[in-house]
Amino acid sequence: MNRTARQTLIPIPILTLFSLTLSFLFLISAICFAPAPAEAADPIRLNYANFPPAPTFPCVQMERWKEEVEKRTAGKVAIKTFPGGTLLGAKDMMDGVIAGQADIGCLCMAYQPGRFIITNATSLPLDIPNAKVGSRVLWDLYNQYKPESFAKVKVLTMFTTAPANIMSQKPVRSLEDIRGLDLRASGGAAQILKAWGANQVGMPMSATPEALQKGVVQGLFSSLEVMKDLKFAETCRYVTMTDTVIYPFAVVMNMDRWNALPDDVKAVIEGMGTEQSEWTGDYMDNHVKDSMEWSEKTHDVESITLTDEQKAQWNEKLSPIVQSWIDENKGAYPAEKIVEDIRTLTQKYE
Ligand code: 3IO
Repeated sequence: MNRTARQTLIPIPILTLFSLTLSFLFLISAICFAPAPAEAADPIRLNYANFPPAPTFPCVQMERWKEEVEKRTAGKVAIKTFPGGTLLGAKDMMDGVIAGQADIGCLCMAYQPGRFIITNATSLPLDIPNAKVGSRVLWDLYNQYKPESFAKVKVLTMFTTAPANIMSQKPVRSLEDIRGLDLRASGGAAQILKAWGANQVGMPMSATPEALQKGVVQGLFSSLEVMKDLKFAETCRYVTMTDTVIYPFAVVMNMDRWNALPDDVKAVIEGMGTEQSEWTGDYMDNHVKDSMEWSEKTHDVESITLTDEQKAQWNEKLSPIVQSWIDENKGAYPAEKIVEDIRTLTQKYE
């Protein structure tokens, strides 16, 4: 046999093994040394806690904010929302965010009236006409005073409800009707119910559906979009139009999580503060109208308006509230100036 021919004749199985090993090594190195994929594949993940059920306005604005932030950061940030108190409850929101149990949280300041003195002054009876104006007044007031009570968090936005009205199972047509009636409210709105002689019961909105169902209260004092969103129209067939005070809200972020964000993401979020405040005010005002039309049509809800004479009588009961708030707080805060600033801002945006 020819010597050269014998040498070139390498058995087939050895060749196969050799090429398999080569391709295996190639594959391994491709996996190990491949460049890291673009950051979109590994976004910054943020948890956003909210206390009331998903259909309510604080959660609607939360979903809108999430979508906009994700879009404007081109997927660099992924936000997971937790409506219905599944991550933090109404009264745990501020401390939970400070402690990092949630990265972001939405809170109603009225649930801790003594904690947020300056911003809660927006729920004194100062005639804020709607949520759009209220939201702008509150957000400006916050930025003007930068209250100490928010020093441990990054404030992302603030907004308010529309003015509160009475939703009740029995008609309230006069001050006699409201006397001793068990009605639910919190914060500044609670002071007003007391002044009108109601038996005011304090609890967050998230506890109210059960309280109504169990008969703990016979109604509530808040903005009217909940007639539809929380189906209060099913049991509260009467609405007394008082258009009194708003409830103030804040969206806050854990300070360490905020500081760790890249600058471009911070810029997107900060650029949305005023816009989100206005968007939410607008949404609220429109949704109140929608909710009342729905309530009248589907549950035959009666809307009770007070005569001018009655209005004067009801307002008379509220007249000491602002001055006693000033007297109570002027030692620790520029109370008179705060009230004046709220009035001026309200006029500016009206
Ligand atoms: C509110 C709170 C959670 C969900 C819907 C809401 N509509 C008005 C409020 C204001 C408020 O916090 C309250 O307790 O009445």
